[in-house]
Amino acid sequence: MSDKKVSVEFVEDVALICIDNPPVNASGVAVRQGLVAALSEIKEAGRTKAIGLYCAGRTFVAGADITEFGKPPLEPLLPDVCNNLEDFETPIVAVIHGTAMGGGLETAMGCHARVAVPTAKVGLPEVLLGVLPGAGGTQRAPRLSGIPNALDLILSGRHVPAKEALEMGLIDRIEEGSIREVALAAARNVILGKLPTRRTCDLVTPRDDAALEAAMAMVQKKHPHLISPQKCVEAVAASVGDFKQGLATERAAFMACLPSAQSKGLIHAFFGERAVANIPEKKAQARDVAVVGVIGGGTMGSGIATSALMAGLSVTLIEVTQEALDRGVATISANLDGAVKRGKMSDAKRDAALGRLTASTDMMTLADADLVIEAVFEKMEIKKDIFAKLDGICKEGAILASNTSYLDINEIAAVTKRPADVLGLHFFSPAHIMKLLEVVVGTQTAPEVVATGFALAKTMRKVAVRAGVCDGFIGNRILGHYLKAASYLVLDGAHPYQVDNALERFGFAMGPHRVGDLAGLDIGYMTRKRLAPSRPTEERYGGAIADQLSENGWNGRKTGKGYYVYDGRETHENPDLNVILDAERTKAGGAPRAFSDDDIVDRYMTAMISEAARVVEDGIALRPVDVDVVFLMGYGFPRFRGGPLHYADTIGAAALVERIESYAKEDAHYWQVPALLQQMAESGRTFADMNKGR
Ligand code: 3H9
Repeated sequence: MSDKKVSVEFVEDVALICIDNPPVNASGVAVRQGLVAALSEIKEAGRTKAIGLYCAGRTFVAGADITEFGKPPLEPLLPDVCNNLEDFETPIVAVIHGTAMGGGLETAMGCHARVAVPTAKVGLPEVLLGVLPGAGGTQRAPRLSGIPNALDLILSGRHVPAKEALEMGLIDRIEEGSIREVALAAARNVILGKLPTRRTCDLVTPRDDAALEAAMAMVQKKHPHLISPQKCVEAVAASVGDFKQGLATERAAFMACLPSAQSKGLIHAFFGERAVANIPEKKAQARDVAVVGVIGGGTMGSGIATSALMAGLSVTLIEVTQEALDRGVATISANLDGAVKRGKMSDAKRDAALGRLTASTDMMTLADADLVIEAVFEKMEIKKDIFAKLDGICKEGAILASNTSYLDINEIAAVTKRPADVLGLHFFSPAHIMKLLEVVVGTQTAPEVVATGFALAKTMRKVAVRAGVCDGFIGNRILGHYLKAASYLVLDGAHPYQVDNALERFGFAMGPHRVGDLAGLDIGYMTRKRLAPSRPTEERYGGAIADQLSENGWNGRKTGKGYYVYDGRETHENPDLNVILDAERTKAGGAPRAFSDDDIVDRYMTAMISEAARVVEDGIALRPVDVDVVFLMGYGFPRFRGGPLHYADTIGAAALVERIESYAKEDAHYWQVPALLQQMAESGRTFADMNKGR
């Protein structure tokens, strides 16, 4: 078998170029060299009247090879390859299946016509990696489809189905058949004059200043932190006019974005979401799951049930009373209606999903479930009681999962005779929307049970991260720690709104006080009460202000008042907050002082990184990247910063240790240097080093 990534086949007066670079035909240097060589070979052969360019395997070219980013560029560069295709004297038709993304669609747009199979999708998702289409995409897409369509494609990065791509003018035709046959037929049609060809660069982009201005205003408002969306708009604007100059503008913009920390953060996030699937249990055989039992019809249980139904699974929902069960079913139904409204599913699919839902107050109904997820109140005794019952009811081989956010899975598993079949499946609220699933592995959980948790996440289109057992697992353990840093900042003089604003400027979607109001301040209040008996005497208590809000009945959004006041969709300052701040600060006895926004961000992030380092050190997370993905997918961490430990590497372990030591002068109990960070500061090892090869 040849190890060539690009091959040429001559069929009478047609030449077929086939790219074969699994898994996704990314256009790495071997593909680019192969394409140039293929054109030379065809030219030399001399008898070709039309060329079909297609790909082997599951997809057309999915883009430039992202693993080459940040390394010295290897010639030929992709923009030159696309220009070579466009300038080639024999007409070339690109034949698309799978997903033609980024450099893939750019390669196709460099050809003289485009045909796609009905299931194909195209897109220019470079902005999601902090760059922009850099192989002519910002110049050719507007020429083919107009400025508004090109802006939509380039700024959203969305996957456009073939039918819509045809309407947009990005492709010329949709044909069914096996990909090689479609390519051969398309090339023959070119020769017969039945499929017109032209060079995209010869087309003119129709002017649309209004669309450009609106797009620029939108990106400045929606993505104030990001560089690449603005560069995308500037490059598309340059497509009105000379093609070569436009390409030069695009190249300059691409080269400005590529080395940015933002692009590195976004690329880390892209690979991270895939890397977390690399678990010790990945070779274990997952068990079949068709029927999922969900115990508890509250917000969490209904969300989990909705997610399972949307994934095509059958669900048995259990509640204690008929009234609670009816409420759960109504919530699921409303969730599914919401999915229809958002275009996520059709009416018919919603009806079919509801048809797969069984609701019962009798736990015996779970006898045939393949996997049961308990999502009831966070009380160990209640959970133990449920698991003991499930153990008696569920069939052999059924998996018993708890959706607990922090409780000990081993203790829960111990009440059953099947601890190997027990694990934690920690969903995030709203469970039918949030993409993260922490798969919590107990000491006795069997490898195939872990593999089933990961397989279930995939079915539900979620990203699973493997976590060990400790209070709060990966996410909530770290959250619990850094929220204390936020509360100390406020107690010591920073205003909650200043803290929120500083962190929102850093890139968080919402600051911690806004998040608290949204989640309900009673949750934190109850957690603090639960943990009070085990709180070390040396620990400073930071919860007094939040306690006071809850004790006033101000539990955030749901009560109309918390740190902020809520009036319909509007949010205002709470005029009574300052009185509480003054009173609690006086009680705490310190002298309030000013903090700069940078100081706020530094302390908050250093606290987060410290506990994240301990989570890695304790083996609760397999690698630093697992922590990053949990925070990116579940805690609103700014994606362009790559996650807390990717961000930590940009500061450096030595600088972090220095910071902690200086904060420790005020509070030596809270600010302790994690052993791992200390070792890293001494050895120069980074969190990125710890991700490698694991
Ligand atoms: C670009 O094109 C820049 C140009 O404009 C300008 C250049 C000058 N490179 O996602 P999957 C790997 S920027 C390298 O699980 P799926 C991926 O890591 C690029 N590797 O499959 C995984 O590896 P592993 C613009 C890549 O079927 C394996 O392939 N393009 C690339 O669920 C399978 O991937 C994009 O941003 C790549 N470009 O989804 C598209 N793509 O098995 C990025 C994937 O070791 N790709 N890999 O974990 C995707 O969105 C999805 O992979 C795709 C397939 C939808 C294509």
